[in-house]
Amino acid sequence: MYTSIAEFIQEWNQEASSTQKVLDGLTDQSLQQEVSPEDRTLGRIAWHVVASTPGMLTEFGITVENVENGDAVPTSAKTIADTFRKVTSDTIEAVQQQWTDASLTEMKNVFGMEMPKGVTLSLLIKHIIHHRGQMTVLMRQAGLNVPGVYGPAREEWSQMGMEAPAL
Ligand code: NI
Repeated sequence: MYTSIAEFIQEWNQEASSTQKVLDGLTDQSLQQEVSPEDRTLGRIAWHVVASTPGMLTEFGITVENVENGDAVPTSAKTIADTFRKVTSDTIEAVQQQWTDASLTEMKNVFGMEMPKGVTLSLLIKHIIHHRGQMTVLMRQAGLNVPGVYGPAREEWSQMGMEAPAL
C-alpha cells in the first residue's frame, strides 16, 4: 500500500516505462500471437493493459478519460503503444490532482472489497506487472526481441558482450 502520492508516482513511472518498452516492441503481426485458441492473443492482452487502466481508476473513484473502443483490439501495434503513453500521463495527472497523501488511508469499496485507497493504487500496478509477464512470453513465441524488465533479457546480455547466465 502506498502512503504517499509521490511514492506511487515514482513506482508508476518505473513500471509504466518498462511496460511501454514492451508495448513499443510489438509488431502488427505479433498481435495475433496466442498461447491457445481459447486464450487472449498478445494484442488483446496489450489492449487490456491499456484500456483497463482508466477503467480501474474509474472504479477507484478517480475521474479520468476512458480509452475509446476499449473492447475492439486495434490492428496497429503503434496505436496500442501510443494510447498507453497517453494513459500513463493521464493517470499521473488524475491521481496528483484528485488525491492527497491523506486520502490514501480512506476506505473505498473496489470490486466488492473494502480497502484503503493506497491499496487500490498497488492493485493498479500489480495488474500491469501480471499482464506484462504474459506479454513477454508471447513475444518470445512470436519471435520478437524482448526488452529487459527487471534485468537484461537474453539478447541484451550478448549486446553487452556477455553470455546469459545458464539459469
Ligand atoms: Ni486483467
